[in-house]
Amino acid sequence: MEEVIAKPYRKIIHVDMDAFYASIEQRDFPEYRGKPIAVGGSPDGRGGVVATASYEARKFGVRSAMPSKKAKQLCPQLIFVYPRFSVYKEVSSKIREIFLRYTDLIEPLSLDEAYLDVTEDKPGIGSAIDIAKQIKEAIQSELQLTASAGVSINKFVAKIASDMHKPNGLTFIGPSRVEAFVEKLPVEKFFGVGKVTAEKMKKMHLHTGADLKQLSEADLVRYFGKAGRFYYKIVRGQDDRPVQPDRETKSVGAEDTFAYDLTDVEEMVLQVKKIAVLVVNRLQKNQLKGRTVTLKIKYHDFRQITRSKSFTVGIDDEETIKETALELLKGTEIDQVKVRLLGISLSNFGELQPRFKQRGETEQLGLFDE
Ligand code: DCP
Ligand code: MG
Repeated sequence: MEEVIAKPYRKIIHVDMDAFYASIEQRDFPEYRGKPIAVGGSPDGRGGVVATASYEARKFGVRSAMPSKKAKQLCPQLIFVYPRFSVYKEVSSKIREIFLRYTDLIEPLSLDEAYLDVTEDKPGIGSAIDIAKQIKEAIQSELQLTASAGVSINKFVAKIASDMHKPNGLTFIGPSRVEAFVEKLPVEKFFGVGKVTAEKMKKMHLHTGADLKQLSEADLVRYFGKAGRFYYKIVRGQDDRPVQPDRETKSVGAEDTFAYDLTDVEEMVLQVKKIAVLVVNRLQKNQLKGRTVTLKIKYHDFRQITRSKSFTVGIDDEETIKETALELLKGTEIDQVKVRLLGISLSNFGELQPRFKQRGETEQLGLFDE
């Protein structure tokens, strides 16, 4: 007789705070409660982008990363509030303390979001749903804030679940429902499917998980490269990625693959500026300053290069990041070869050792062909 050892399902919770920055501002300043507010941007509605908006503001269509001017047009009574990052960071560590009562396996994704593996929980509660409820209650009673949670057997499904009944939601997708759940998802929801891949999938009449499931692993790899292997597993509800506690952020960046190859240098400059804004948002969201700025270019002929420049101090401001990225762009072949992808990332978040501090600005030029 064949021995079958069933692998027990993991119990994964994804917790994501509701309108995080905005909820904290409404908590601390009662005059903002029940009102449409935007954290970030500028009060005159002219410059900058919205970091996040209260749910009252979202009814008007105000969203994260929207230019304040547009937000003000959509919602003229919108109140712009200056962000208090140190407060958000403090709240974030209090949330973490709550998580730690249940498990040490916590993987934060940003200040307001984390995965928890509660397959074994410290108090011995056993039910992941009950743990999620208790966490939500503790966040409510101790911090006067609401969170949404997704509970499932893997990270991928737990994360999508946490977003389904926002705000103050709790969504459980049990083992027997995972596959049907994933089949119904639109392709955009799949991990790693960006704009360009989603377009490509739609052209191939692949709209949902169920459509992707019709393809063999070999086909998926042929059409979508390495990611195809991941799609093959994920549409079958399989995601073995472990919850990695204290994963150190090594780099923060953003990149864009263009729907057509860029030839115009001015357009590249514009794109680099746009990408820089995204990177700045991510840095600020995670309270990080990096000493190294890296520009990545993928040429039309698939060669990929990176160019970096390092500073003695960490930076997170838009001006410096834009300027540095544009400076790095100059030393490349962009005037001769078409460009398919541009990206910017910041790394080296740790403090610089004092003995290097006197050396001033260092510049590294790296060329990596993939
Ligand atoms: N943030 C930012 N810039 C963005 C997106 C988010 O600065 N482009 C900041 C503000 C948010 C926080 O990060 O409050 C958390 O991001 P979320 O995407 O989780 O958004 P919210 O918590 O604000 O709203 P939701 O209820 O949709 O989770
Ligand atoms: Mg959130």
